Amino acid sequence: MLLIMLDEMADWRKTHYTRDITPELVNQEIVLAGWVRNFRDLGGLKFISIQDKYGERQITMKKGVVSEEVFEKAKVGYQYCIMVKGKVKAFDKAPGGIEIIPSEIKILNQTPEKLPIDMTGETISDLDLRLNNRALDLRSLRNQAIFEIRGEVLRGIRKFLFANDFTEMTTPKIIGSATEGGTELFPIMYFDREAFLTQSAQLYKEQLSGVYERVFEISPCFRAEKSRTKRHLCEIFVLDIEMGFADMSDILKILEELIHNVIKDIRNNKMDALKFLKMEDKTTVPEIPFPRYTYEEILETIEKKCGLTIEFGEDISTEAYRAIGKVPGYTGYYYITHWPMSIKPFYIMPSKDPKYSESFDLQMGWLELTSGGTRVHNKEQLTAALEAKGLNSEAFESHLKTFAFGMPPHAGVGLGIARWVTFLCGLEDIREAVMYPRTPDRLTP
Ligand code: AMO
Repeated sequence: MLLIMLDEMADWRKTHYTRDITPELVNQEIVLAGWVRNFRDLGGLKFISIQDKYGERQITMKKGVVSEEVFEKAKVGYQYCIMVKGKVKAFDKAPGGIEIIPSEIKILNQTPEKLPIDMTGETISDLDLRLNNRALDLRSLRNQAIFEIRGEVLRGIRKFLFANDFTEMTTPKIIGSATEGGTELFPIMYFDREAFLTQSAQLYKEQLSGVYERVFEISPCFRAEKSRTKRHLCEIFVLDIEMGFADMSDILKILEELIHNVIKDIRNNKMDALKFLKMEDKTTVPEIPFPRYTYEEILETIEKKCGLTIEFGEDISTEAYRAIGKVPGYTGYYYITHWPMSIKPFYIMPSKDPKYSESFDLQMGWLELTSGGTRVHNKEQLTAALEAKGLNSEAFESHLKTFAFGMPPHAGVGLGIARWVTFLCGLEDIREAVMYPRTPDRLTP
């Protein structure tokens, strides 16, 4: 790397983001700050494409038009951190119909001659290599689009839920005992005792449905599963919803309305990002209500249309989901309700015929997006259900106690944010939908 004298930012400040440079600003002096996405040197003419968090603009330097000093200074490398002072000029051949003619350039920081990953957008480097250099990788225009959509998903969810009387809760992530009753827990030391990272906000959201009636949280949960697939992570970000005085039918309704409204917001506010990802014709607002099929109906369809047999009481395999995800009627959003009670957690309410349960999954084609259902709200029934699942009810004492204080009938759902973003952005791998993913093999960066 050729070492150069770096400039001080001093009293220069960005006056605009790249996206705010509109034709109304023609002839005005502006200051942009960001990184060099690309550059070209054609002898008497040099171009730099400067990018910031919202996009990019072309800086044009023609010998004789800009000062000799600026022309010389425009020797940059990929992702150099720069600031540019200059005038806005309309030019149809420039991207966005605008270019900047610089009067001064500051180089604030350099990069090595060869970057570990392609940052021009011409090729997409290997995902692991990108994740190893994630802060750099996240700057790419493609990642900007993915995380603009993710941001809109989170904003849209909050907007919808606040408008529907939900209270945002914050529940502990360090817990004393399992919440899902499974074994996929990360143990930690809590001073001189063992504690765990939470698997889900399940128990707390149930308790709080007996306080605030309608609650939600968007927060991390930790799953110690050694699943090396394109849809599993060890640290997940989950939208948890719980409603008091409600059952599964109310959740099915509010959830489909939420999905419908959030996708509307994405299309209204983030169409550029959808277009960048070539998803504008695929991520469309789904019609509601979503189709509802029972677990048994799904098994029948899988058998009839896909030739695969699943016995009652078995989970539906990925192979079967992939096969049914191609059958018309099952390619978009649809619910699978009334799963066998034997494969559902203790807190789920059995149906009138206790072979079944008041539970559901929301599918997007082959991918499971949520699970939820009506909960048991009677303390004795819940204690018996815990024990029937082989769990020690004493470990759940502080949770069970709250059920003696007038717990209302309640129901809820958990939605994996990264799975949804993977689908909305048309990504191949869930790790692309998370800034710093955690998997069995990845703990850094
Ligand atoms: P569940 O365990 O099904 O349900 O989790 C809810 C949703 O979270 C997502 N998810 C995952 N995403 C990526 N990697 C993983 N390892 C992973 N595990 C789960 C999925 C899933 O549908 N307490 C219940 C919810 C409820 O009943 O309200 C629960 O946690 O999208």
